[in-house]
Amino acid sequence: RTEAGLPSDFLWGFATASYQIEGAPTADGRLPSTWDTFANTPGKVSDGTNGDVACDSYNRTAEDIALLKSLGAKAYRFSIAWPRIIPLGGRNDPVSQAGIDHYVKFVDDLIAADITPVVTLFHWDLPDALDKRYGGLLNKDEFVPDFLRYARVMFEALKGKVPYWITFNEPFCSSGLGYGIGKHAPGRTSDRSVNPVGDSSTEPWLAGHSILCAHGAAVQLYRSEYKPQHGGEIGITLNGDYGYPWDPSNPRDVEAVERKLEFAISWFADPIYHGQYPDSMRKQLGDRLPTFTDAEIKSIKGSNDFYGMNHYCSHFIKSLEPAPASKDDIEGNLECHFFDINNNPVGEETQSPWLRPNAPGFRHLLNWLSNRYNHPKILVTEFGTSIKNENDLKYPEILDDEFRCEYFRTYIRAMSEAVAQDGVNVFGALCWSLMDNFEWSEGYETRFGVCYVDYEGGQKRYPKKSAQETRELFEQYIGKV
Ligand code: GCO
Repeated sequence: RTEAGLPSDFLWGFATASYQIEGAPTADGRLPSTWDTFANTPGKVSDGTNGDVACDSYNRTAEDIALLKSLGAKAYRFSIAWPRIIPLGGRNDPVSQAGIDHYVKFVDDLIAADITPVVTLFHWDLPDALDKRYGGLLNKDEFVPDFLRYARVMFEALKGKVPYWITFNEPFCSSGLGYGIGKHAPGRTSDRSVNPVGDSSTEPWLAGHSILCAHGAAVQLYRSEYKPQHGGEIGITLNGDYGYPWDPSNPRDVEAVERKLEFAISWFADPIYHGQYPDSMRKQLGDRLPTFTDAEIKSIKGSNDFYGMNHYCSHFIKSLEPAPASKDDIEGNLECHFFDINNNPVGEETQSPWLRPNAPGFRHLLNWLSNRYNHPKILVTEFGTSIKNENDLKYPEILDDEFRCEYFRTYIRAMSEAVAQDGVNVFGALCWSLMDNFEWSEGYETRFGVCYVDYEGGQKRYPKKSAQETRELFEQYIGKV
C-alpha cells in the first residue's frame, strides 16, 4: 500500500481570478466593480495600485493558454467578470454580448488546447452599480435574483463546455473582510467615518447569508435546467487555514481551534452539508446571524457536487474567553498566531512569509473537512505561498523561488498522503497562482505566481523554478493510488 499517491486522472493545474489578472477595465462594455471603486479609494491598497492593467490577460488569452500548455497543466481555474457580462449587474439590465463572446472563445481555446476549464462565477468583482443601487450583498432579496440571472446567462453561453463550476470564491472574505474588518471591497467596518450607516456587527452575517442563498439558487438552476442535458458539476470554494492550540494543556485553546475552523469554514459548509449554521456561531452571534427560511435551506442543503477548498497555512490559536467577544469579531473570539521556521508562534510583525507553510496542517485540514462533511469529493481550488521580500528581487534572481518549490513539494506530498493513507477523496488541485498578479489590498507587493510577471517590462511572463517543478511534483504521485 503506497504511503502517498494521487489517482491517475488527477486534475492538476493553476488558478487565477478576473480582477487580479485581466486589466482592460472598460473593454467590451465593462463597467466598474466594487474592487475598481475600492482600489481607487486612497489608502485601501498598500502600494496605491489597482487592477486597471494587472497582467493584461484580457488581451493575452492565447499567450496565457500557451503558457499553461508549456507547463503541462491539465486544468485552469479562472473567473468571469460579472461587470463584463452585465455591466450594470441587475436582472433587468442589458448584457454585453462582446463580454460573453470573450469568455466563450477563451473556454473553446482552452478545450482546443486540451486544458479543462474550471470556471468561477464570482471572485469578488461585484458590479459596483449593485452596491450603489441596493447595498449589494447586504440585500438578499435583490442580490439573489440578480446573481441568478447572471449565472443563467453564463450557464447558457457555456453549456456543455465546463465540467466544474464554482459559484462563489471564499465567501468568508467577501463577507468578513468586505463588511467586517473592511480590508476588502466594499470596505465597510464599524468606523462611522467610513460608513455613516450600517452596522458591522450584523453586516458580515447578512452578506454571507445572501451568498449562501444565491449559491443555492444557482445550483438548483444548474441541476434542473443544465446538468441533465449537459452534465458538469457545481460547488462553492471555501478558504480554510488549519489551527493548533497555543497551549495544548489549556482546554479553552483546544476548544478555540474548533471554533476557529467553524467560524472560518463551517459558516458556509455547515448550511451546505448539514442545513444549519454551526452552534458556536449561533451562541456568539444570536439573532445577528440570520435564519434560513424552509425554502432557502431546501435549496442550500446538499448544494455541492464537490467541495472547493482553498488552503494556504496554519496558525496557533489562543482563546480570548472568558472575556466576551467584541461585537465586531468575525473569527470566534480568539487570536490567530503564525509559526516561525522552528514551528514556534510568532507575532504577525515578524511574519515573513506572511503565510508560514505548514504541510501537516494541509493534511490535517483535509481530514477535518472529510470527516465533518461525510467524505465529499474535494477539489483544491487554490494553494500556494509568498514571502514578503520576493518583490525586492530582480530578474533573473526572482525566478529562483526555492521557497515556493519547497512549499509545493511538502504540500503535494501531504495531500498525497491524505489520499493514500487517510482515504480523503481529492480529485484535483490548482496552484495559486499561474502568474504574479494584483494581490488585493497588498497590490503588486505580494507575488504568488509560479510565473514572474515583469510589470514594468510589458507584463512579460517568465516561468519561475516552481513552474518547472510543479508538473514533476504531481507526476511523481499521480497513478500511485
Ligand atoms: C484568496 C483569493 C486569491 C488570493 C490568494 C492569495 O484565496 O484570498 O482567492 O485571490 O490572491 O488566496 O491571498
